[in-house]
Amino acid sequence: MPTFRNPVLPGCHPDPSVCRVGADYYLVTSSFAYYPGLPLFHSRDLVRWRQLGHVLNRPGQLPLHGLDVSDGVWAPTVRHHDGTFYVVSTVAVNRQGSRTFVVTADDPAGPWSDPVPLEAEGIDPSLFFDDDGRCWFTACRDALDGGGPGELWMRELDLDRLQLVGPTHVLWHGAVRGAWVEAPHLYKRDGVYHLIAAEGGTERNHSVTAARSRDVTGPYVTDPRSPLLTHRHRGSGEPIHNVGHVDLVDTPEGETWAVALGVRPVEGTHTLGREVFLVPVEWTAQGPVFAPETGGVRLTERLPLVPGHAPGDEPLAAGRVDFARQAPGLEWSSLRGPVTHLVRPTPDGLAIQATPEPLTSTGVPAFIARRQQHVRFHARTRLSFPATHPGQEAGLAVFQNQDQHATLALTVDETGTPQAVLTVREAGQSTRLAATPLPPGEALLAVEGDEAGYTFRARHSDTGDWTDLATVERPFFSTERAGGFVGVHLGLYATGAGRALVRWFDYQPG
Ligand code: 6LW
Repeated sequence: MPTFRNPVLPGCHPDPSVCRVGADYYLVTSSFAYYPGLPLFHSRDLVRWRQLGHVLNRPGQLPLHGLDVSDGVWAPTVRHHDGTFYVVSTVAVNRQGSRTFVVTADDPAGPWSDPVPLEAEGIDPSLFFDDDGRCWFTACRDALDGGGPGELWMRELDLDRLQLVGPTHVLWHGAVRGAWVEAPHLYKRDGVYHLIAAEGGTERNHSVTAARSRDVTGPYVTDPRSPLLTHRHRGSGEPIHNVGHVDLVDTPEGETWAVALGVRPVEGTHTLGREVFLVPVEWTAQGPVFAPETGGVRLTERLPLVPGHAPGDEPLAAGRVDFARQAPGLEWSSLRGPVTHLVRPTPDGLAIQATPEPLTSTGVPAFIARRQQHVRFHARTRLSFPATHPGQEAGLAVFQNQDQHATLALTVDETGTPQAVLTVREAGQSTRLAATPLPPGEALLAVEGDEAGYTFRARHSDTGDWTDLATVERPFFSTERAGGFVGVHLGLYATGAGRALVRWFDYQPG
């Protein structure tokens, strides 16, 4: 039986939502404080996804300044109705929804409208288009009447005015009740409304639960089989954990598949973030059965019955980016806003204008980064940075968040001698781990990761051998250690003053 490898989107791509238009599938994920916001992917087979763009890609569309990396744009839903694409999402501040919005587009590649604010409490908004053309908005919030810690609620969305209208319906408090019920999506099957949600929190107890109703506004009755999908009960040998937050899509071939988030821990911690897994679903009289053969998410799964698979296609953006010929592609992001005024392609490479804003701030540093997508990888870059003062630095960053990262920087010491310095940041403190002198001119900086750690190396570009500076243990960069909702990004940055010139950046799995 032909198979594919999960995750279908490796690296930090949390909270997936999917819809289909004809033979085309579209998927969006959370982007937190990374900019541009809400990456949008296209696929014809649900397995190979290519990024089309971002839903939020104009400055001023979303205020992210001052936010922790794990706040920002959370848990979007994408739907298509009557020729229009809709995305609803929330900007979270201090781990709570602060503003919910809807954006629309005729073409998912954009342009997307500016966000239209919706008067909605909570997080994880979703849209459901009923057969009669009415659109129902659902989300989760703190429970008002004590039925559970959280509740799912609904209002109608007026599609002409893009405003919530009519009464609020409280739909459900969840099946498990131990933690917030969240990530609601509504589906209709044979006249029954199925409300699918996540419970237990996005960590080890994550799970998929369900309720159903004959009427869209309820009452919803708990599906007694809940949880319908979880790995919460599996041991440490299980390669995939934290499974939940699903969205379902029907294929023209008559199958249903779910996209789910999950993580791949190594000895209890994960660094790649929450990734997108594809799970077969079978509809029965009882409702959806997830992964009917095994009851779990698998690293190797049978291919969906869709035409046009070309096995071997590598959808990942791996390899060397030669910045003298290529601008950074869609896989590169900045923090909290655009950096086009600081990071510019030139005929000689990518120029990064250093600014006083450090990586430890919650502003917009001179920094661009891409996801780490494999536990075993290497990243290398060739750059020059004529520093004249120890406060000026430019180089490579392994970035989990503004308070949990490592930098391998080109700078100078007090006497003006060029050197590469490895620094780690945690709990408000920066610790210098190692340094090595380098002749002036271009340098190569490298980081190699595996199950044990991240090893940092530096070398003068033309002469000499690599110098190993130090290895930082892998769990240092894990979500378990750092907290929050994101995975590691690998980036290029410059702080202080001066201009770095980056010739190329190379990311390789394995
Ligand atoms: C997301 C929610 C969640 O909105 O984490 O715990 C939030 N679960 O579903 C951020 O990804």
